[in-house]
Amino acid sequence: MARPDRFVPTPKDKFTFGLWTVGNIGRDPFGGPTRPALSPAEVVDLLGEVGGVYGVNFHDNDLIPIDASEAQAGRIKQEFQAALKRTGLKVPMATTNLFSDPVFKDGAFTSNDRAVRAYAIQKTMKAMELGAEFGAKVYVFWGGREGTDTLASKDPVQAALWFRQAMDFLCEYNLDRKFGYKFALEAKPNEPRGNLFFPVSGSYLGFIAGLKHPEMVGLNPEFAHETMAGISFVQVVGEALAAKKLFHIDLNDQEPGRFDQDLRFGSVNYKQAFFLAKLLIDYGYSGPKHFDSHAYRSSDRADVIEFARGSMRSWKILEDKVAQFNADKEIQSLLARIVREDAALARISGKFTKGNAQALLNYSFDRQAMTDRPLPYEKLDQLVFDLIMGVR
Ligand code: GCO
Ligand code: MN
Ligand code: MN
Repeated sequence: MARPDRFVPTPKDKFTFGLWTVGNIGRDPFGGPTRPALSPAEVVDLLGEVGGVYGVNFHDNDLIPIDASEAQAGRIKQEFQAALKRTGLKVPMATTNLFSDPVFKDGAFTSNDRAVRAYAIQKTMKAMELGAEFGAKVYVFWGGREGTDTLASKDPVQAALWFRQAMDFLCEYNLDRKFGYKFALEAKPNEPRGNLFFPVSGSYLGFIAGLKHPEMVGLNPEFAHETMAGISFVQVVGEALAAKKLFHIDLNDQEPGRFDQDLRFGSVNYKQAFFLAKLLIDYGYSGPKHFDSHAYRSSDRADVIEFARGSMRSWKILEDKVAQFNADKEIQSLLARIVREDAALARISGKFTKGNAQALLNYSFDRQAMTDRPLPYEKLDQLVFDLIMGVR
């Protein structure tokens, strides 16, 4: 009997896609669509065909076009709901499109125009209602147009304060309407604007601390965005976990120094992808794993399905590799030798008391002995390479 393929996903894996991801029509700044547009219900059916997907996420206007009438909106929602029922897909996350409409040409919450800022808040309030209708519990904020093309145009201090005002308003609204959302802020260094505010996840970690409801707000870090900024995504996610702020995650891939590519997860940076999987597994991340990516422009519908299946398959394979890493005696004994503890030093340097401070001041360190301790990282790193490449 053939063994079941252990890399086939199930909804328990909590893999999600956005309507805009598998629904991407292959348009770029240099050329028009290469794939036909799908209705929201058709995207859900496509994900049903992919198999093993947990959920589908949307921007307000992925579901309901910005100019739709009440009647149109009602019909779309009904069709979408029916598709969710047929496929068993959930809607764990929702978000607002605050970047496509020309009104947001100079930003939304950070537009120089009070009317645009107020409209952005209103649009988000309505979109929160829409997400809640479909059961979403995470609400993502990606400030697509929040930024500048010329530094002459905007006061960055003022912009940060405007952004904070909008967040505080929407946190209160969330409480008032009892939506129960957790907000997840998504940073990006540039694109579509030359400079985006809050360019990296760390900017948001600092920002959150100054909010009226910091407990409600966390991060939605994206693999490609931190990679565009030349930062290790694994370290960013580690810091989010340490701060208990990993509320959601956008998985994809990216070559540094390029435009925003939104490549299939695992297609470029195998090592970052491996250590990311290890981090999320080791620390028991249980939220959705959202693929914010799209198939190559050259792909047709059948290849879009392969793209979606491949995204999940790569994660499942990496899970397997992580289990192998964690069970590998040689790797684990190396790690055990590398990480050193010292009970006496842990006591006097772990927590400040006047006594501990004095004991630490009095302690005499052997710098040479500390320097001489071996750190066989070359050996460790090669073992990781062998393991990922499947020869171990
Ligand atoms: C991008 C962003 C978006 C957001 C999405 C949800 O670079 O275009 O990653 O895809 O994730 O708007 O907030
Ligand atoms: Mn992105
Ligand atoms: Mn994203």
